Formats: sequence, structure tokens, C-alpha cells
Amino acid sequence: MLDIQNFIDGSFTQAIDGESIDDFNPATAQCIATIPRSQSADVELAVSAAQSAQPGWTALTLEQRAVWLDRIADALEEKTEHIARTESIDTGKPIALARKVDAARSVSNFRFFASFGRQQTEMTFEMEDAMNYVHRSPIGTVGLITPWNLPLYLLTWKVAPALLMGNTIIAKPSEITPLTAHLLAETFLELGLPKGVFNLVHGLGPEVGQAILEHPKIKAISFTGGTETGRIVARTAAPMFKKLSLELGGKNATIILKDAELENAVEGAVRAAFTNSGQVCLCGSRIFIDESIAEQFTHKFVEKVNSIQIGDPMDEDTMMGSVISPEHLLKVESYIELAVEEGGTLLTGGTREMTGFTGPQGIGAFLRPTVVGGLSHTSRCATEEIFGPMVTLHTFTTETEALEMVNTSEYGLAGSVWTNDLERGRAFSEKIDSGIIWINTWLHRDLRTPFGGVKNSGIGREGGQWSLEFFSEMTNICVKNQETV
Ligand code: TXE
Repeated sequence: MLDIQNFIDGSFTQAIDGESIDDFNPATAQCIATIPRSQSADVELAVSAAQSAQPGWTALTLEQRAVWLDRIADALEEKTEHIARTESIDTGKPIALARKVDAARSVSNFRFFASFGRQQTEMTFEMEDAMNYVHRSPIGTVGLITPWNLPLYLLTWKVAPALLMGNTIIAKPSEITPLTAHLLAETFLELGLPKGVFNLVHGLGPEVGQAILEHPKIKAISFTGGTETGRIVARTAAPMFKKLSLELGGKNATIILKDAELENAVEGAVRAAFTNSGQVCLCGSRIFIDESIAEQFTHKFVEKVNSIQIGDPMDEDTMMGSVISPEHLLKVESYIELAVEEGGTLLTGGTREMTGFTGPQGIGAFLRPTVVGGLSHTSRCATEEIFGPMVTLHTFTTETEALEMVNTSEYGLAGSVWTNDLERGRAFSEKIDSGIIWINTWLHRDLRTPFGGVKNSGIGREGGQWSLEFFSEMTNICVKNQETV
């Protein structure tokens, strides 16, 4: 049982009013930690520390801050196993996945931004009689609010560029998955990161999260989470003219064109649907299949889904663990019931059975990967974000029809298109309303590329230069040539 504390001004500390919240392992239903239930007074302390640290951190050169990022990457890499185990216990995800995705990416986020920062050159625009220089300064103190699905992965995706550009940080991880943010703070303490540069306040979204949004000295908010919360973030922060980056939900499409290489498409569609129990904002939860291959595809798809090994997240062979919480399990189950009410057919899954593991108390939040056929693409199950191990299958007869179906979604984050004709795949992809499309692959990431969504999936892009732009202010300095004065 861990006693997690806030990290403010380089020290671990309880919430001022001493209140706490329990944190559970969703695979076992055991309480594994308590975290501070912070309020605005705690945010006030954190902001004060961040503001005091600002001049010193800004005074470092970009190279010096890149060296810090490399040191952090090295330190986290040494803790790979610790990160993976902690993330697995906190989220119920398989240890192998936590190692390969969460731990590895947390390291590479720091390493990537260190190297990307070093490659930056000054932007200049020459005129006949003058020269423009673009100078980048830090924004100041920034607020980073992150969700439970990829806790350290998503937090470090924001922390690394924010630090690189010279900002000081107030971070709030999800109250459901606070452990690896604590581990990051411990790492900063061990490395001797100047105090106040990174501050961590734990607690509930509407309390401490809201206090971060409302604090006048926090000048930018980078938020990843649900679309409804995104609306609250925008409503609070926009009238204060804070810089905002919103990475919200998705209802991503996987589109199987008739010339797709079937084995690859099946493999890719299963991975896109059920990685992390379908709890990745990029997951493909609507699958559109050309009618001419639908029967063949569906047969192979269901067969592959049935081979997913669900069970103890700590077992190296487990491919799918629990969902994030008992409440989330009930939410996904309510959609399974709804699917049947809406006239759908359960092709597999829909129950809590699993292979070989019941957890110490037998009440872990496990659900079999669930595939539903026969629903309209406008049904609630096919339009609302479920964010769990459940997908709907739909068929189309022409590509125009497929595009219409795909684009009816209110969301537009990501998707994948499967075809052997790359020209056709590109032409088709360009017509999808979405921030990211993969052709014949899924979640294949180059960290230099723009990441973010359209429509209800958010505003803004992060990644590469977009992150550097978000976490800095630009001043254009126009210098008139002396000889032409
Ligand atoms: O997200 P929330 P939740 C989707 C998914 C899921 C739903 C809700 O559909 O079922 O969102 O998940 C903080 N002011 N995604 O409840 O509530 C909160 O404490 C400031 C998609 O976890 O949006 C947490 O730190 N902050 C997604 C963070 O916001 C507030 C990943 C996200 O929580 C706040 C996760 C407030 N008023 C869920 N209220 C993705 N796109 O990756 C909450 N928070």
C-alpha cells in the first residue's frame, strides 16, 4: 500500500487539508495506494514554486535543457521494469504491453525531444531592406492534465517539450492512475532537477483540475481526456486567453477495401480494436468492410479475436488485461446490452469470462473482447465513444458509401485504411475527416509528425515542431538593414 504525495517545490507533501483518495488495481479490486485530494490551495503552492523556478530554468540554454531531457531518459530507461510493473498494477494492462509501449515510449519521449530540440535552427525571413528573426521564449508556467489509459506515456509526451522550451510545470495525472507520475517525480528528485520546475498535484478533476484551469498564472493548458471534459477545459480556459491543446476522444474507423491483403488487414484490425482493451484514443472501434469480402473477413476477424489471451496482467503471455475500473466495465457492458436492443448480433464476447485468472478476490474488471455485427453505422453503439473492448462491424458496397459512413462521426482523430493499391488508399484517406490516417498499419508513430484530431476529437496538434510551438511564444524581431536607413 503506497502513500502517494504531491511533489511541490522539490519535496513530497500531503494535501494541505489532509484529505486523500484511494487508488485501486482494477485486475484485483485491491486498494494499492492513497493519493492526496488536493484543492486550489495546493495548486497555489505549486504555482508559487513554479513561478520562483521560472527565471532559473529559462536562463538555461536549449542545449542545457536538452541535456536534462537526456538524463531523464537514461534514468527512466533504468527503471523500465519498475515503470512497466507499476503501470500494469495501476491500470490492469498486460505487463508485456506496459513494457513495450508505456515504459519504452516514456523514455523515447524525452530522448526524442532532446534530439529534436538540438536540430532546431533559427527561423529567419529576409526582406530587401531588413531581416526578420523569430525568437522563441517560454510561455511560463503551464498546466498538464492527463488521463488514465496511457498514464506515463501521455504525461511525458507533454512534460518533455514543455521542459525543453523552458517552461515550469503543474501536472495533474488521472486520479485513477497516479502511480507512474509519482515515479517520475521521484526520478526528478533523484536527478536533482531544480526545485519548482516540475510540480505534481494529485486529486479529482473537478477540484484540483479545475483549480489548474482557473489559475491566472498558468498560461497554457495541454489536456488529454474525454470530449465532455474537454468542453469544460475550453469553457474555463478560453475566456482567459490561455493557450489550449485539447486531445479528446475518438470513434475511429478501420476501413477494409476490397483489394486488402486479408491476413494483414485482420491482424491490423484486431490490434487496432483491442490494444489496451480498446482504451487508446486511436483504437479503431468501427470497422467498415467491403461487402464482397465481408464474410471472409468477419470469419477470420472473429477467429483471431477468440485467440486473444485474457487474464492476469502480470502473466507474460497475457494479451489483454482488465479494463480500467469496475465503473468502466459497467459502462462498456451497458453498450453491449444496448447493441442487442439496437438490433445487433454478438459475434463473440459480451461476457466477463477470462482464461485462467480470477484475481485474489475474483472481482477484477475483466471483459471478453466483444464484436457486434448488424448495426447501423448511425446506431448509438457505432457513434458514441465506448473506449473499451467492443467493436462494431459494418459493410459498404462503394467507396463513396464507405466515406459517407466514416465521416458521419462527430469525432475525427485517427483511422486506418487497408488496401493493396497505395494510390487508391491515399486518395481515399485524404477524404476522411481525421487528424491521422494509417494505410496498411496502425499506431505506427514518427514523433516528428502532427498528432491531434478534428471535430469533437480536439483542437491543435502536438508532436515535433507542433509541440515546440505550443510550449513557446514567438516574437518576430524585424531588423532594418543599416545601410538603407
Ligand atoms: O476522462 P476525463 P475519464 C474518454 C473515454 C472515457 C471518458 C472519460 O471515453 O470513457 O473519456 O474518462 C481530469 N477540470 N477518454 O473520466 O474525466 C481528470 O481528473 C480539469 C479519452 O478518465 O476527461 C483526468 O486527469 N480536469 C481519452 C483528466 O481530466 C479535469 C483518455 C481526464 O479525465 C476535470 C481517457 C475538470 N473539470 C478517457 N474533470 C483519450 N482521448 O485518450 C476531469 N479532469
